[in-house]
Amino acid sequence: MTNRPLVAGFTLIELLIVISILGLLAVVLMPSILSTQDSANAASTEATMMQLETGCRTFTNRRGYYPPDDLKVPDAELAARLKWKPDNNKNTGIESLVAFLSQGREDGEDLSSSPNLTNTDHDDHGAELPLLHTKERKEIADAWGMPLAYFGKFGMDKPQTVVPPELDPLMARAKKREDGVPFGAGKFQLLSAGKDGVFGTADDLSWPKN
Ligand SMILES: [Ca+2]
Ligand SMILES: [Ca+2]
Ligand SMILES: [Ca+2]
Repeated sequence: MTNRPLVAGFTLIELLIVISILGLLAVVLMPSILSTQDSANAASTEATMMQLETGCRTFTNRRGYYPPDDLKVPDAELAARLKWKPDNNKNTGIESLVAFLSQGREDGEDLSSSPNLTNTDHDDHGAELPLLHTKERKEIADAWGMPLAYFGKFGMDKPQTVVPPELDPLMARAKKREDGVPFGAGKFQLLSAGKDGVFGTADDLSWPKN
């Protein structure tokens, strides 16, 4: 009974010490926890872009051209069965890529299990995408939730409008080398706005990387 206040006193002091240590740890560790998360997001975004590249390769091996970035169907056989609505000019590049890759496994890529499928501009094709089993005009986002931009062979000089979740649309331009040649020239370019969610800054991630 006599040492009760003493025990209570110790407990309070201990509690205060523990709280200060925890606070200090949080201050010291938070930046590294955040940067670990950012590196994980960057790696995950690159993995997503590599999966899309695999799909592009399968598509072009079969069809002889890379998936267009404007939802326009260049070959007669595909055009005969693809009747898509005109687009709202938002997220069009990546929507076009997803739509072309989602026609069949033999000339595309099954993206149905991708955790990054989204539809930030809430549009639809008017016809179902066979592999995705939806009419929604879906796009693929990076690990921060921002839709990727996809520039086709003929669309490298055309800026695209990309819609972040819950925010105003942004403009995306294909990343270029110092000599002005776009990364992936003659093929395609995938672009992520990176950690800051803005296109055209140093943290952007592209595929190919140069
Ligand atoms: Ca759209
Ligand atoms: Ca969409
Ligand atoms: Ca950026």
